[in-house]
Amino acid sequence: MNMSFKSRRSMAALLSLLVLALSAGIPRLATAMDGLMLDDAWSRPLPPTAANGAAYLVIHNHGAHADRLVGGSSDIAERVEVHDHVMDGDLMKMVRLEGADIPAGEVVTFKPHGLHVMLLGLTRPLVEGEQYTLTLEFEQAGNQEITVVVEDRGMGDMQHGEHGEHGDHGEKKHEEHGGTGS
Ligand SMILES: [Cu+2]
Repeated sequence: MNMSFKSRRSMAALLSLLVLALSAGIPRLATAMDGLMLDDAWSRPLPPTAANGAAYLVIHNHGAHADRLVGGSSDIAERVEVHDHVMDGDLMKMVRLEGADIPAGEVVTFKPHGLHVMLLGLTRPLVEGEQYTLTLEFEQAGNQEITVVVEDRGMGDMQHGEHGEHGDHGEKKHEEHGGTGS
């Protein structure tokens, strides 16, 4: 270090200015600043007649504070809701949630058969290979935009659920699906 005393002083001044600027509530520049990282967002392609769709993604909370996904919006759907699947006897059904907790330091995966972002009243079809923008609303981090790609990642999970099959047909393939998501 051969910096003069003076230049070190001004460096320190610059740094404190920067800290000041950062703490002064600059509008959200990037999701990373909120501790949330939204990743791997995708939707299944659906026939043009489908009224509703779903979006899946992975949310990392790198921050020190818990957050909560409470809703969202998109120009591809009239309404965006947070949904989960629960067992109702032998049948799996969707339920709307007030919000999905994203605990500090954890990763929450939205995936077929589990938590998902529900797209109600599709305004255009979910076509393989296309993309759309989804805005997710978090209690702490506010609105966060993510690009969702429409791609077919295999229909095994969804058909399994929709047909209400039980796990007792020796279809190990489906059980593997369930275990890989977390
Ligand atoms: Cu749903």
